[in-house]
Amino acid sequence: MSSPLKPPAGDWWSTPVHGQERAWLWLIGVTCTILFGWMVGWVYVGQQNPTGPTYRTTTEDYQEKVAAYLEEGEQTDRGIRPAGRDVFVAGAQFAWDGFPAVLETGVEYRLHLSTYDVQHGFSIRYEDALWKQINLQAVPGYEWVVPVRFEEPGTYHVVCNEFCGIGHRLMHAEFHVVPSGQMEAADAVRAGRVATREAADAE
Ligand SMILES: [Cu+2]
Repeated sequence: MSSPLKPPAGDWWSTPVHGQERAWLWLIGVTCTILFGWMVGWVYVGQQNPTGPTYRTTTEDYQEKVAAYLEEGEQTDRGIRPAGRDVFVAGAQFAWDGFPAVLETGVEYRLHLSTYDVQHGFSIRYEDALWKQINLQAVPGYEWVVPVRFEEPGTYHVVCNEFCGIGHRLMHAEFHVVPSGQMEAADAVRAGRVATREAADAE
């Protein structure tokens, strides 16, 4: 069976490209070069690419770290409030460990991210702008320390965005971010109450 497409007649290969077609080719070439360069430029201009060191770890070691973090932190009615600026979280089939966490706006935290089993995606979305998100990857055997700072108070949802098994859709967690200074104010009220109670007891 022969092809229904007939070969072009004559020496078509030697025919010069039309000027308009050449202009298109140049336009495409220049556009692709600019877009390629912009990928590199965006790392510096956009400041959106997460950085931070990564360390080798094991499931057992990392589980111990998260347990110690939960032990040191303060358990509030809204979740764990870290003792310092280090926040330890981990993915596991099919839940997140270390959550919910209560953090403050404007504070740069060191988010330690790992997983106890398989790869999980770590997607953070602000409740008022769910279309905006930051995606990180939790890789078994590695502890990634990512600097994070929340600018707006509110709830930030965490979902797994790497299909990890049948319960993947259940992997949901929350950061509760409170305005800067409010946690101290709450502490002061609590401390005041304790002081008053102690004074009353002493009498
Ligand atoms: Cu998943």
